[in-house]
Amino acid sequence: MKKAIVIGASGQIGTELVVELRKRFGNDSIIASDLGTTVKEALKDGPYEQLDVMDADRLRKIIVTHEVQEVYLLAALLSATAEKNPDFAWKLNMEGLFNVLNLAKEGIVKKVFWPSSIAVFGSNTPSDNTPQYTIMEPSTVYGISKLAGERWCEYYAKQYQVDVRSIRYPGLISYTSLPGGGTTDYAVDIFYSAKKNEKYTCFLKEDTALPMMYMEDAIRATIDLMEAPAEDIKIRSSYNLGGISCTPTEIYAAIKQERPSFEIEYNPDFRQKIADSWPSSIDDSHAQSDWGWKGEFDLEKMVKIMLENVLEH
Ligand code: NAD
Ligand code: AKB
Repeated sequence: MKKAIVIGASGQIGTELVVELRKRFGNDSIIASDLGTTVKEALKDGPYEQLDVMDADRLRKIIVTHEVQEVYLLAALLSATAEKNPDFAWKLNMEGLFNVLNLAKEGIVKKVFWPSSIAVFGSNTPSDNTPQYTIMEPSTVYGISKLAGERWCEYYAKQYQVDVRSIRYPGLISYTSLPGGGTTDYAVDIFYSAKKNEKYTCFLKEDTALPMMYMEDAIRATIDLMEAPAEDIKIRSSYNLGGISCTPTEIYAAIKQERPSFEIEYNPDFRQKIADSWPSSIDDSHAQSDWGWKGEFDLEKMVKIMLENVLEH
């Protein structure tokens, strides 16, 4: 029986990842874990362990006790929150990764998923259709920690044969769990205002194009990558993943089709500078050819589902 743990399970991605993994592999196979002592409703169908991933001894104990083979490590500070607390962001984002990679190096853990981000790119990176291999000069502490993490993942794969797999997620859009302090969070927040018939004040400029993805695509990509045969995984740093490239105005226009009275205003804050340093669209041809990645959600489909479900969950 597969035994996997999702660390950071109460977050935007973790909540949906645990639910989908439990659907596929059985409730008892998937352990949810996070900082909190109380378990979120959505995670109550299976085992839960309270864990600070920086506590290496407790992490080891949980992994050994449950005979966990696979780790999905989602605990991190995201771009906007990390800029407010750079020292702690670096500590959490790197220490958590090392604690997990070292258990894999020892052979206790067999497979690791660790997400990177479009934040690994910087303003000298070609912004349109950003290639897999290109200039990477991130200017945020979050992006620096993700790029360093990617290099360490590849190092552990090459030097110690650790089976670590990774995706550079775009900004993720979902309705089950709120986003946790990123620059792309506006693309979720806007739906809450639309649904409540409130004017939305966007913290990015109207023409800021960023790569986005509907959560269902991201969860499918994550599990497909983890289930792919090891020999198909040619990239052990992290795979580019495209998705929906769009601006705040384009999301607004798509919402307005469904909600004609919806209004927006733009009041850019410190997150604009972060967004300006990130790509506007991503070339994910390596993910397509190596492990068969194909996205299913375009802007229109995503907007319809978000409007139907936001605030209902
Ligand atoms: P989130 O902030 O919503 O969730 C992170 C979870 O980790 C939270 O539940 C938090 O309580 C938990 N956590 C924080 N510190 C912890 C610790 N010390 N020990 C254990 N748990 C801890 O983040 P998310 O959006 O779900 O992102 C998950 C991962 O995916 C992160 O690595 C993030 O960088 C990456 N990512 C997310 C996006 C996105 O748009 N959501 C895009 C690119 C990459
Ligand atoms: C953020 O905005 O920080 C995240 C990401 C793209 O990594 N959503």
